[in-house]
Amino acid sequence: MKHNVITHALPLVALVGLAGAVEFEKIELPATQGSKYTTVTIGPDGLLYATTLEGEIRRWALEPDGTTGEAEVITSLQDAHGGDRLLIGLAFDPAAEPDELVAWVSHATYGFDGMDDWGGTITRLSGPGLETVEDYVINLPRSCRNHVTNGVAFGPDGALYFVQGSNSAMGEPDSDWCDRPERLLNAAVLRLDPSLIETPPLDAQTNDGGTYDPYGPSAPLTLYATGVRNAYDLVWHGNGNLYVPVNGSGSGGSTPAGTTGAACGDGSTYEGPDVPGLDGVGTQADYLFRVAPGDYNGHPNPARCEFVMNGGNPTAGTDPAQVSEYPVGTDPDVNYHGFAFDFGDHKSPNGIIEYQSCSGDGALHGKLVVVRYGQPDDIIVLTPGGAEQDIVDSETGSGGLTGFSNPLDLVEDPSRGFLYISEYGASKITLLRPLDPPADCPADLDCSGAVDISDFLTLLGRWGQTGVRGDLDGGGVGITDLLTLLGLWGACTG
Ligand SMILES: [Ca+2]
Ligand SMILES: [Ca+2]
Ligand SMILES: [Ca+2]
Ligand SMILES: [Ca+2]
Repeated sequence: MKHNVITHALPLVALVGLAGAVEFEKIELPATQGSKYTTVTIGPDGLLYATTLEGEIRRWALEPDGTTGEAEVITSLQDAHGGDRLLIGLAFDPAAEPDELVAWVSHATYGFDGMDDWGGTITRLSGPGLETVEDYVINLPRSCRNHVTNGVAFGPDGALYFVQGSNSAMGEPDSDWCDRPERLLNAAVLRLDPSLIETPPLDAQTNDGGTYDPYGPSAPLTLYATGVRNAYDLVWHGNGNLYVPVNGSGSGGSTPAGTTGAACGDGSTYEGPDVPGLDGVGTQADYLFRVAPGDYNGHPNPARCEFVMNGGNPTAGTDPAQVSEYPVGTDPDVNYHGFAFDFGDHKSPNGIIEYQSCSGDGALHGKLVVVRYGQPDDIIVLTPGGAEQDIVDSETGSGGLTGFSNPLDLVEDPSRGFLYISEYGASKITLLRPLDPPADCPADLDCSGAVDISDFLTLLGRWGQTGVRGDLDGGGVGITDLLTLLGLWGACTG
């Protein structure tokens, strides 16, 4: 792997302050340089973990100032699979402890051109060095290019959620994507209950000789929500919602025609209306979805009898997420619930987190922080709010949140408000340190200035989670954290 030439003797301080925003200083991390990192996260042991494009896992102990020592390199996934793997997602199990690590990763056959279908895998890694490798789901669909099994995240119900990319640009097979059809599990948020897999691995192949049925009773792997074209990452917010930023299609794709009476993958029959197929369709925007179970989020999949892209074109006026090529009168799919935020075209929003710490007097607390791999090469801050918890405000250009090289993922060290950004284009991880760090009141989880009932409820809402604020003593949120919080009741006031 090529090493970039990087000037040391930093920090680089780049400040373009906005009123009410948190200002960050950029710190180079030399021990991370020279690799393309796909996920960054913090383990239950407080270490910084990152996956590499080829299937390694690296981890670093963190100094109090957020910088790292040398990396420890973990190759167990490559070793078990006999070579490079396109490793994308990593999430620690809610049951993981500092001395009992359990992590779940998503990965696929390594390559970006002409790849075979059914190359996606979900694997459980355990042991002090994540050396025990157990594949839990195999033969997930895989596009011939870079749409694969992407980010993973545990939900409040303890299940593992992950995003599975599409096989095509816009739902109908097209030559740019090797004329491969959408499979039953493509372009979706999938939900895995590992406890229902009696003998791993589960073979999730649904076609081409595979027989997996995600609709079956007690199916371990199910379709949580559909129409999610190519999401890189997903986050469960403390407000209970799942937010998913999606990469929309470039121009030139084809959408499928829908005919009343068509057979659907769940055994039902499509009841209409008829939908015209389109060719040579224009660029589609990148949207943030607030995903609820059963939602359809706009990427067609004939295998599921989902035919209308995005908002269709119901009226002669400008409709939300309208596809102008459809004839007026083309209603959106009955399960299409619209988007929470429109990023615009070619922004490529990827890694997403909920910022939890109280840096800058809580100015970023509870906001969604999303890296934009596309032309802005920056970080956008989104504020959920209103009755639906859709996005009510967005900010860009804030101090230190600009000037990256294809940023792909990020994580917060929630105890200190530090951000770690994977700069894919520069093959490194960059530390962003808030100039106004959080007050030393770790149990004030909602940044109100006092430890009180809302912090108690916040902690209960994060029960079992690792890498979140509220895990006051490491090892996941549990009874000892609750007792610590109660012992600090009323602290920090003023
Ligand atoms: Ca219209
Ligand atoms: Ca991530
Ligand atoms: Ca509080
Ligand atoms: Ca704990």
